[in-house]
Amino acid sequence: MHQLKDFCTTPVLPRMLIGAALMTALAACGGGDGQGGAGSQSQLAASLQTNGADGAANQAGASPILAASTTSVTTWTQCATENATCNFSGSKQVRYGANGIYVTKTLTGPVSCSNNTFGDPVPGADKTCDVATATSAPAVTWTDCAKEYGTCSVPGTRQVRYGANGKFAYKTVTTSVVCNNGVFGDPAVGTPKSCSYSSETSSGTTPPSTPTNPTSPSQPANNVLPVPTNIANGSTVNLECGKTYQGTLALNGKSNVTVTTSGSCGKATITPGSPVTGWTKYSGNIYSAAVGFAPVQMAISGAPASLAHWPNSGWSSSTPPNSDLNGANLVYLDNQSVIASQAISGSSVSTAKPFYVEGKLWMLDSANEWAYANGRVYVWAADGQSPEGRAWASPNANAVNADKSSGVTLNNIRLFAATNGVSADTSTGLKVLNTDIANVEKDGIWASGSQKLTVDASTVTNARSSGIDGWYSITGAIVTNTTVSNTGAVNQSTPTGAGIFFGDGSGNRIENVRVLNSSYHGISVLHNSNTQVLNSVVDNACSRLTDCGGIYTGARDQKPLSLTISGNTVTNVKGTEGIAIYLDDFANGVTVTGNTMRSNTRALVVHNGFNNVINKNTFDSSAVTHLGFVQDSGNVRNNQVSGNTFKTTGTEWTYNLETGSNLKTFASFDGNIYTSVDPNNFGRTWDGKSNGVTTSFTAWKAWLGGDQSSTMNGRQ
Ligand SMILES: [Ca+2]
Repeated sequence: MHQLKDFCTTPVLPRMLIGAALMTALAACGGGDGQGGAGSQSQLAASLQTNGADGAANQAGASPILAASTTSVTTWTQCATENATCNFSGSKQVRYGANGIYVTKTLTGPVSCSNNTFGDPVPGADKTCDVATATSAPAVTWTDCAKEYGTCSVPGTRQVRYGANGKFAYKTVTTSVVCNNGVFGDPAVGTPKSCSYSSETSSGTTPPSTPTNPTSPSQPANNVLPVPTNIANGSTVNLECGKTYQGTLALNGKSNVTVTTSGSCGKATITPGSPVTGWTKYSGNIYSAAVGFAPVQMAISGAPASLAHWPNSGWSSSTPPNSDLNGANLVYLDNQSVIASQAISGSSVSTAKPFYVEGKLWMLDSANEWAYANGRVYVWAADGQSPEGRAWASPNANAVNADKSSGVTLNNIRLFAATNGVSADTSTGLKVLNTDIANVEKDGIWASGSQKLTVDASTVTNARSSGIDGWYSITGAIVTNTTVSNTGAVNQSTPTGAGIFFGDGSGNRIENVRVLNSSYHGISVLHNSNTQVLNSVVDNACSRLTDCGGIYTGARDQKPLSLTISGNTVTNVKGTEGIAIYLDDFANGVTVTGNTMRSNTRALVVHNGFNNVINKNTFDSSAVTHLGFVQDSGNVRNNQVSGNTFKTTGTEWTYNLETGSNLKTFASFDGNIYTSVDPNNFGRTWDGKSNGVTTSFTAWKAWLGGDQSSTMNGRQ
């Protein structure tokens, strides 16, 4: 256990990286982190800014974030065809376009309905102008509550905006908030700012809700439309509520495009998948239907089915019973950090590592499995009944391609049954707001190399790899009020991933999120400097890979992380080596404060780490150890453990210090509150020369020559 993880060879790293990005990523393993940690404070501040006055999303006079929080629905009335005059008086919103693609501007009538006025959002199409005539919900108003440096008090929970001249940063606030750059960042540099609160009670629900299992999109043919194409920069794509748009929405390389749902009958869905109909019985409970593409995933009634596999559960170490394996997929447990997979060529597989095989029709022999062969898809539904009217299959395609885009906003939509929900490689300023992403073969949001990603009030569920993935270098990301559930945990064990996987980067903030049921890490901020993980809930992480953390970080380059992990609750990390908060691989400069860790195998482990502060946390009912320090070669030093509460309800050790001759300088200990059913089984020290010494609380203090002001069961 506790071997150094090989960051460079983790198979998840190169799976989607190509060309220069891969070369750079591998170079980063040589010691340089490519982060430029200095200045990240300003990056964070900058990331709070809105699109700026010229951003398309601001044309309605509201910021994208504000728009996300309202339920206002604009009603559009056609006022002119292309090249005619749209007559109205005063200043109104007018949109110009066709087929759901519009440029929206606020203009004073009358207006020429033409490319000259609006640009051409849909080249080649006959376009119209629509004027905004009504909203079904009252407009949000803002009440001033404090000038800069003052304290803004709010009734209940509200959105508070901070800024000036149309540039605001937003926070969901309960009771009050201090109105300054330290809290909000600086959305309007050099300008006196103020705070105001929204007339609406906040959409930033606390905590975010747990999504229910997704349902299939509506299947009647008249509800399924092709995705809009040829989207112009600066345009707004208004999808009709309740409709399903089929294909991959191509926003790659685009700028300042907003995609949202019009109407109040439910979020529009984008999926590359299709309903599958015409099912006939094949054998037993297995039904079959023709399909015009090679599916990579199937859902029945919205729930993902498992690609047919052998054995039906767990890992195998013996030869499969059928040699029809060519083209099947071998999935194997490379080590307790990595599940890897590869295509099989030939008729045999290596049994050297625990494995299963998937993807051949002969493997379809139990409920909730599916397979594809010779142009037909085969399904044994969970209930054994026909899949007719509830089956959905998807090819290997993304729902939204926003690679290399800038200023794209996805607001109030649903992405279903895709390879990635959103692929946003090296994007800038992507906003994913009020959006639900379900059933993805890889990631909910792939944002590797991105800058200033915002995810708010959204959900990702049933991601086969990761929920939100900024694997190689993510900077300035803000993920708030969002729930990520069931990552890597759908049916059989699946490739290594995490709820939120920031593999490298700086200046990121993850706040008030819920990460539930992740097969590997809950939240990984490995090699993330100047990053914050705040007030979030991680439950049932590390369910399939045990060398793992509910919240995980490390610094193989040994550079200071300046990472804050504060106010989180991490529970039920149950794997044999499961760790609620894991400071791995030379983690240093990490502040772990105000967290609650309850019912985990281990609550907190520092592996080769130094200069970390661990204070005011609650360690409750761990199975093995509350707090462990593990050293391979003399690096553990100068950590501080103070003001924590340890509740020992079984045989767990409060501390486990291993190994070396410098155990007493691993950390300073003081001001802690211990309660235990057995103070004589307090902790363990192991210098590596004997089997280790289990100490009582009294013996611990004597050995350490410290921890003198701490109490055990109320007494010093
Ligand atoms: Ca099977």
